Amino acid sequence: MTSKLLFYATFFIAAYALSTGARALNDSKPEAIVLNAAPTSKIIKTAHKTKQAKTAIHQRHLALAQAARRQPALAGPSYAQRADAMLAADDIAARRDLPPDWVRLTIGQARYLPQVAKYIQPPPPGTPKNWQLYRSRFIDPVRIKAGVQFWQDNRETLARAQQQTGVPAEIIVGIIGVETIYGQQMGSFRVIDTLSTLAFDFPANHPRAAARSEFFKAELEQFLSLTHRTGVDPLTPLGSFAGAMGMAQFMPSSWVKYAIDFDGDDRVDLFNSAADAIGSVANYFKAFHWQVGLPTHYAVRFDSATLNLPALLANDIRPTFSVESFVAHGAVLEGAALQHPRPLALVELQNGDEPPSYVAGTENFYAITRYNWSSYYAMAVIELGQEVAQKMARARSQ
Ligand SMILES: [Ca+2]
Repeated sequence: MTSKLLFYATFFIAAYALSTGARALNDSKPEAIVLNAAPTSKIIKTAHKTKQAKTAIHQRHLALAQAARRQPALAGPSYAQRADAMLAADDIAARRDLPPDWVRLTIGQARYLPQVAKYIQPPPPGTPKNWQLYRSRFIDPVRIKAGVQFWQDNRETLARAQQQTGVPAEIIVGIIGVETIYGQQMGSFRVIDTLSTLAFDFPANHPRAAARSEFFKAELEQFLSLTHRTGVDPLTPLGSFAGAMGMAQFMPSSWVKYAIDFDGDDRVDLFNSAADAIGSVANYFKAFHWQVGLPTHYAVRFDSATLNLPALLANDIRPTFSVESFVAHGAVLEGAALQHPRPLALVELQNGDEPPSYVAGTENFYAITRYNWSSYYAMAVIELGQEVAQKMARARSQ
């Protein structure tokens, strides 16, 4: 595989989610670069007990050290001199009843990040989608091994989350693994910088620039409101190039709406508490109508004599077909799939120049795409969870 292809594939993975407006965004960059080496966040202060957390902190310190060296060349101008940013600050202060001077001072210390503006661009037209390539980036021995360790370390918490919400431990393990390798890669951009860059300098040539700029302005407002309310210095939290934070990579609006305290210390900490991350992921899916006990997808084949592929793909990944209508359009299901009581969707996963892969997605497959609006993402989450579960089962049987 050429490095150029890998670059565009990476680009596609990152931009695909962003272009569709995901609520929790996945930072798919191979390596994020810190521009402003912020001191350790106030919210990062609990004791770190697990090996993963220690690894995460070690990696964070490494990234910060690298960033400090590179900062002079990469740091952009601050927003203090930008009239539009200061007007937005006043608007946010008024809307959220925040101290205007505090909001102005905070946004005034945000820096423009040129590479964030670059990452947010969609892939070049004609860039092929490639499920096999996407899969290989998220499902590998290192991530599976980390997943087994995470499951063993958090077995009771995962079981409690599953019991309370019906969201399988396997799915939660898949999400946190795909998002951050269980807290090892939580992003190293200052959230205030990424959100300000994307709010005030969203690339004008992006096909949905106006809407995306408004989206990130709203996220900036949520972030300022959240940090003010919880007493966190807004200049310290680090996240993905799109402002997603913590082990579960929640955008600020998702943090406000769906993040919960699940370890009982009365604080929500998605950076350091695996339990809070687990509970929050489960809570997110509960809010997005997870159907307890239903699978995420079934295998599907086609009957070439009756196949009407355009009809089966017309509604994209939204489940709209009864089993009867699905089969009538030429889909072939077997076993439990034929008894599926609720709607299905045909999910197409392109494989570059090779033939696409297909599955019959249920409402739970669709629910996973509400976390990150991509069927490729959802399939990677599902398959990583399966691989981790299988590895644990094999270990038990030996
Ligand atoms: Ca907590």
